[in-house]
Amino acid sequence: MNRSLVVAAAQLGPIARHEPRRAVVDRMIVLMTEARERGATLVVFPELALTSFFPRWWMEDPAQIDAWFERSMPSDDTRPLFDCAQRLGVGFHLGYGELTPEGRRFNTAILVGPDGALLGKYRKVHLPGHFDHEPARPFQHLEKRYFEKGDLGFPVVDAFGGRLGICICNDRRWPETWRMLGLKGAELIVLGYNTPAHYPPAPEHDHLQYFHNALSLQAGAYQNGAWAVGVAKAGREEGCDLIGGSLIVAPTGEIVAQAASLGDEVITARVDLDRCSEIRRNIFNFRLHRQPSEYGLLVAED
Ligand code: CDV
Repeated sequence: MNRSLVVAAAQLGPIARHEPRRAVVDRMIVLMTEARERGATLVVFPELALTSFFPRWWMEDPAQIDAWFERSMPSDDTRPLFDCAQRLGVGFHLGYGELTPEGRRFNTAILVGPDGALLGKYRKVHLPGHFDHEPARPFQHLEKRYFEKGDLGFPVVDAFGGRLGICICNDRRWPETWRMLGLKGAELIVLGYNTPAHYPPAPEHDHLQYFHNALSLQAGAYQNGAWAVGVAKAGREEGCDLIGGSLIVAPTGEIVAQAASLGDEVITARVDLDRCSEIRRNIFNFRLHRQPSEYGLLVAED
C-alpha cells in the first residue's frame, strides 16, 4: 500500500486586532486552494489561526476575553473553510481558542477529514507565559491567564493512511510531547505556532528564536522517527514581530520544505509515512533500545 501524501503548511502573515474572522477565513481559503493545486490532501494552519495573537493583551472584562474564542466549530465564520475543504477533498488542521459550553477556555487544534468530519482534537498542555499583568514587558504573554491546561492528553488519530499526532507551539520545545506521541506511534506530527522574535525574560536569546524552533522540530522528528509540520503565524502583528519559517521535517531530522516569507505562504512536501521505519526499526527502535526502568524521574512530581 502506498502510504505517501502531499502535506501543506499554510503559513499566515499578521492578523490585525480588529480583522474579522471572515476576512481571515478568506485568506485561508486562498491558501487551501493553492495547496490543493499543488497536490496537497492535508493542509496545516497555525495556532490560534482565526485571530490576532490575543494573549499579548491584558484584559479583565470576561466578555472581552470570550470574544476571542469560538463557541462552536464550525461556526458561521468558519463554515466557508469547511465547505471549501470538502469541495476540494482536502483535510485540514486548525488552531483556535475554544470556549466550551461550561465556560472553560482552551488553546485548541482540530484535525478535519476531507469529508468535513472531525477526526481529532487536542488542547494545549504546555502553556507558556504568565498569569498577571506585567506592564514592564513590551507585550504580554498571558496564555496562563486565558487558557486552562489541556485535558485530552496527547491523542493520536488514524487518518490519511497513517497515524497523526497534534501538539501546539510551546509543546514542541518539550521532548516529553514528542515522546508521548512517538510512543503512541504517531508518524506525522502537526503543529502551529505564534513565536515572538523578542523574548522579554531572556532577550539575549532573541537571535536564537528561529534556531530553537527548527532545533525542536528537527530533534523531535528524528528522535521519534516521525514527520513533523510546523506552521507559523508570522510577521509584524500589532507591533509584535513573530518568527516565520514554517517547515516540514523528515523522520531523519532533515528540513524538506521551509517558508521564505513572513506573510501568507504555502509550502508543500511529499510525505512517505513508510520512511518512519528507517529510524524506528534502527537507531530509535523503542522496544529494543529504550530503558524505561531508568526513567522514573521523568514522571515524578517535583
Ligand atoms: N504561543 C507560544 O506558545 N509561544 C511560545 C513563546 C512565548 C516562547 C513558544 O514556545 O514559541
